[in-house]
Amino acid sequence: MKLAKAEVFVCCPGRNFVTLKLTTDDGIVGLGDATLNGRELAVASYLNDHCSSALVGRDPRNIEDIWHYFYRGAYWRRGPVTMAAISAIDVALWDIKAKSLNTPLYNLLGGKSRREVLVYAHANGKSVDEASAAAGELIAQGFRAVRIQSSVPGLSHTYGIAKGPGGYEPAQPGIAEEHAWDSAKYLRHVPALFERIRADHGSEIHLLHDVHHRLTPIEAARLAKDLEPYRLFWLEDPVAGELQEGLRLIRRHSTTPIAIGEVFNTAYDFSTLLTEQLIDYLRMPICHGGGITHLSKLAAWASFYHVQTGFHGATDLSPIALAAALHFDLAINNFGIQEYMPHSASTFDVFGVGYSLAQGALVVSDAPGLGVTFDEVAAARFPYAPASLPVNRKLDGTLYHW
Ligand code: CS2
Ligand code: MG
Repeated sequence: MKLAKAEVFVCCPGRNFVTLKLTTDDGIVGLGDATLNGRELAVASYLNDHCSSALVGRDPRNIEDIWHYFYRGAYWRRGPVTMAAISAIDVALWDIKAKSLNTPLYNLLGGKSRREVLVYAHANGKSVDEASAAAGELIAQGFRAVRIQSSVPGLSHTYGIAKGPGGYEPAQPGIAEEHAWDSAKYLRHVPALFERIRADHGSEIHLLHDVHHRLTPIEAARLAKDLEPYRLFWLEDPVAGELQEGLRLIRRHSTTPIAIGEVFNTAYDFSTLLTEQLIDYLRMPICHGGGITHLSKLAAWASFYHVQTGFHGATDLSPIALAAALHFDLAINNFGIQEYMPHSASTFDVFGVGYSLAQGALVVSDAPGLGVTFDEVAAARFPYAPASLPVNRKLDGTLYHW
């Protein structure tokens, strides 16, 4: 078996996606998601200009060797663009291998460890009332875990709050929007938000919250401690994760579980976090973190430190990425939870999927491979539309974490 074609498609069915399509000489197609929100063309170029010609002619069954070829062989290692490209190649190769063996991908990852994949949905609101009402609707739909985000009084923008109907999409056309931030206002607001959510919805529902990298370690320690009475399932990205040892301060002051890593792109970003047990969930998704090959190594390493997976699953990761995550989530023992934001109807005009939602969990397709199809003709109807993620400034104008 040889790879005959490597094609990259950039389309915008509701939002931009980059899709890698590998085709073997006997016509088997493998798909990979190479979407990196706001940097789509960089990854498309990396694949087209630096990977495709080296892929054609290779035996797609040699997944481990091909992974190292594109990781070590590139000389310039790690980073979101490189690793998104390698991730897409890797997932497409696993898709081909499973299809060639006529089996769903999870069977190549150890088979089913559970019946379903528990997910968490997003409840967002421009006020505490709105956020609580949104949580109530999701609970009524059967979700057992809900992420709660609300606007912060006195701030014009807050991460995670949709501008209008149609779900939350942070990337906007043109150059980056500028948002304003004040940690003191935020730190005063969030404990009151969760006091209300627990009062309205009880103690059984799993509650999650995303700080989105915006606190210093001591501020994050204070928030994690203030939230202890509300028993969060996790507090996500409490600090910017580059300083892994910064998480020690949070651990020293609180028992609130910590999730981090959606902006990481290799296992090396977790070394201190795991060996010092500074986190409880790892968020780095398969489509940004080196694919199934690399995440398999990281998840196994994490399992020895009681760390579970909680993969990033926003709508700027395509249905291919979610399908790959679901097969992985189903198979590994140290699965924690899967983020789930429903893609738009136009996204599903392009991507056909086999997974389905039932009672707050996703059920994985038993079709061979990932169980995802990509309609190139439909994709051509949705041309790429340049968009940028926002930037964030403190109230005095200082550029800060978004
Ligand atoms: C967020 C994302 O889903 C999450 O946890 O952090 O919405 C993130 O902001 C986007 O994926 C960025 O493109
Ligand atoms: Mg997040």
